Amino acid sequence: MGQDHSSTCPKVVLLGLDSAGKSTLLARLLTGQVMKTTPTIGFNVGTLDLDKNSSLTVWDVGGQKSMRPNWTHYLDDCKALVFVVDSSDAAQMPEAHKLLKKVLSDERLQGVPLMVLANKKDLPQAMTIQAVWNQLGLDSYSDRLREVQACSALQGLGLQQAFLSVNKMIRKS
Ligand code: G3D
Repeated sequence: MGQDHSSTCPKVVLLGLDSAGKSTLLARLLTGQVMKTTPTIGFNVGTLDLDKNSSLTVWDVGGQKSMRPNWTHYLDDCKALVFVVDSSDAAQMPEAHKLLKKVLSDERLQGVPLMVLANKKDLPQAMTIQAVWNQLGLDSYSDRLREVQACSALQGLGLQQAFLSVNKMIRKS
């Protein structure tokens, strides 16, 4: 276990269905920096340094069905939600939509910015950003800043940009 940065870096919670690519993404972002890995409890926390002056504490709270009821324990003091979807799997979008709706209904996330990562953009069948936006019904969340960014955790594309945007949204809100 490393140093606890949670008091100084805004807390960002990473959520999404199983296989969306959260672990790959976190490993890619935080290479060599993952502070805690506790498979039995099912979450990883790491500090992501964006530049000299800004860092984020990123919590990956696991996506397995059995873990989902636990997500709610990690929402305290969350400054931004990063919701990861597998953009190559259109069939999963209704379930992702349902889950997102449920999570965003938590009062602790009221007004908290939302970044949707349309992951796996390297795959030919990847949905467009607009399609992901529509499938997740993002028009209905006009009470918060929200954005969709395409990325590939596998190739490391779009991640840094996405988290810089998350940081900007946190500062604006
Ligand atoms: P999770 O933590 O959200 O459950 P994982 O998801 O990070 O375990 O990823 C699930 C699978 O998707 C893994 O493949 C992983 O390699 C793959 N994956 C993650 N991100 C990308 C991406 O950007 N592009 C592509 N093409 N694949 C990705 P396996 O085969 O190990 O199950």
